[in-house]
Amino acid sequence: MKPTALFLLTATLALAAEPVPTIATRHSPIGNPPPCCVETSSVPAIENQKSKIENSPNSLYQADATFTTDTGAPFKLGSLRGRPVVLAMFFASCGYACPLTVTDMQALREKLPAAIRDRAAFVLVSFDVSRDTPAVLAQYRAQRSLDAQWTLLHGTDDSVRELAALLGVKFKQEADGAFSHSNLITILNPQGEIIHQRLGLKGGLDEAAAALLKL
Ligand SMILES: [Cu+2]
Repeated sequence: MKPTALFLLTATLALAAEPVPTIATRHSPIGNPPPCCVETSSVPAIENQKSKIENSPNSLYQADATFTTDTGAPFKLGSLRGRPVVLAMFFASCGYACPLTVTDMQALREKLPAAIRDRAAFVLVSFDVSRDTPAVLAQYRAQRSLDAQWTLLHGTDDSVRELAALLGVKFKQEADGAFSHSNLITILNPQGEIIHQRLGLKGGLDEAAAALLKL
């Protein structure tokens, strides 16, 4: 992605980050055009709409960074295209917040009807790029009993910072090596657009499930 495009995408997503209504609510790229614009709709506009759905300018999948899975395989976020995605950034040695986020992602999964649950992807991306090696992430997978529906990703400093900016996640490593960080569970539609975010550590799972049910 060109730096300008990335900046615009980052800025758009950052604007939508708090208090986190959905991007779709703000400028519905997929829904019906607002009444003001119906009369000016034309075939080129419809074509344009179609290409937006296939290659949305708000899609996280425009970011081209390569991550590494806990088995050591290269992984691009774009390979999640076509599936509903539940994604959070975390670090494996977190003693408080991240374990609760993972527990809530597991609880969210249980709330979903099988038809959605079975095609959804659950993704954890570590911002602890030095300590959370693929091997450490593999250990974390085992500790938390995360099955094949979960993808655990290690990234470079750049790829992690880019993703965090796109999601509106803030993180900072403290002197003791732990991170202070935002607590966000993000729901992506099959095009990779943010359609919902659960901010904080309590509640909001029904709303997140409802957002997934619309996909
Ligand atoms: Cu944490």
